[in-house]
Amino acid sequence: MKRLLITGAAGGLGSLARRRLTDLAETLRLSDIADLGEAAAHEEIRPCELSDFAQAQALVEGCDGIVHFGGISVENTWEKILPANIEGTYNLYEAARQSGVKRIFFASSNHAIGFYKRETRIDATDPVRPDSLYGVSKCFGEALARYYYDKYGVETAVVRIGSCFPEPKDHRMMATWLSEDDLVSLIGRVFDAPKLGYVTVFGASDNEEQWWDNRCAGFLGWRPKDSSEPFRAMIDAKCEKPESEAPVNRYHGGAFAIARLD
Ligand code: NAI
Ligand code: 15L
Repeated sequence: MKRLLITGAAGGLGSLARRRLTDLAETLRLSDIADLGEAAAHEEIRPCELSDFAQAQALVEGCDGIVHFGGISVENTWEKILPANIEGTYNLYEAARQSGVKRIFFASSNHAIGFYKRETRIDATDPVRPDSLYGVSKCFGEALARYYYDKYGVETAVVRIGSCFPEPKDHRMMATWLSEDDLVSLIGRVFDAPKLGYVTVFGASDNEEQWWDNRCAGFLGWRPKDSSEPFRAMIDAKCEKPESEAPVNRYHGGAFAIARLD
């Protein structure tokens, strides 16, 4: 690729992508509403408020692919979610269609399916069950991506990321953890695949406890290499294990599923 756009490039995963995706494209175009510092030789810095269509249009122009991380990344009020995640994602896709961008990695979330019970193993054919307004906004993004593929041929990998951090932080993340290396290898697969179409991928490492079945994305050939298991002793020592019947232990989405805005 000549130019890969990374939205949300000042955030946790965007900064990781900035450091690690240098082989994917000649130029990384980095965008956020937060400060991105100085551009390196292979970088372009483009501040952009994604809820503004004209800004999104200028941002996307000339890009071959997009890694879309930008937006609100946890539960919030509708007033915050609406511009950043709903309008922002629409603006990005419509701008991508207009500029002929071929392929998008859309950072969806496990919170799009967070209301499944933990004893239920699901795959990409199971219906969405969002656990929060944040999760609802990711379902919107998934539907939008489907529409832009079916109608206009803009390819998307919808990646329902579990918990991507340097290390798992609690017992739930022993199941949902996605290592940074596994995320990087997944992004590589998404942009290297000869044909992508529209595909849903669950972004979790090769953890011992598995809630999500990636059979529908098998054609990508992505095999996560890491596991949360080496962190188990650290998590057991550091975090109190919730009672197995505790509400926070009931759903894939954990605390997101039981937290209420009222
Ligand atoms: P983050 O909150 O660290 O980064 C998000 C970035 O988006 C921030 O730098 C923020 O300034 C930017 N942003 C927010 N509103 C914006 C707007 N209106 N216009 C332009 N930029 C805006 O989140 P993180 O952890 O890096 O996650 C990246 C993406 O991956 C998010 O979309 C998140 O929902 C998704 N995700 C992340 C997971 C994780 O474990 N880190 C798990 C599941 C999904
Ligand atoms: C997400 O969607 C969030 O962006 C991230 O901050 C974590 O909360 C993650 O889900 C999770 O479920 O652990």
